[in-house]
Amino acid sequence: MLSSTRLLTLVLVVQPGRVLLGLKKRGFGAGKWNGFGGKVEPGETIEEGARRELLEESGLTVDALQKVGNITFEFVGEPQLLDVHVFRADAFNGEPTESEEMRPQWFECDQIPFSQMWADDVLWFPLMLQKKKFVGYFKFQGHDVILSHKLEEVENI
Ligand code: 6U4
Repeated sequence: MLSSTRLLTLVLVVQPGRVLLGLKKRGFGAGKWNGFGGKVEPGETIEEGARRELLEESGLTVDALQKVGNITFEFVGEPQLLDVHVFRADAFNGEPTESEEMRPQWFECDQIPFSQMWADDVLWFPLMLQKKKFVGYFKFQGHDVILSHKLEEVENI
């Protein structure tokens, strides 16, 4: 039975021709390359949560964060849905720095390691890289198999 939703953030730092990903070293999605993010804490806005996690995990701060996507994930057998708010930043301050959670690395946009990422990423990264906005729903069996999904481009998010 689905009982509740967990609010999460995900930030992609993008520069011309390349994107910063982090290898998740522990916790949910360990071993996968992903953007930076995590749970929104009580008392903070979603965007504040995104900035906090980006700083904690990568050492970077950003001026502007654009909302680009909202993806809901269902994991079969798990009672909680994940409500992931995806942001893109095109400029940053600081040097990417390894944290206990993440090992950051730049990837050329034509060499994104999708086979070592969440299976949904290959579907929505192209939209994110083109600055398109999107809403998605992915139903996972385990952490590697997508049973069904919906993904649509939207004007506003
Ligand atoms: P702790 O602090 O250890 O409890 P943890 O369980 O590691 O946290 P957290 O807070 O790092 O999880 O959040 C998970 C991160 O993974 C968020 O940034 C959202 C992201 N994420 C989860 N499922 C994803 C998926 N299917 N595709 C994707 N990102 C996903 O691209």
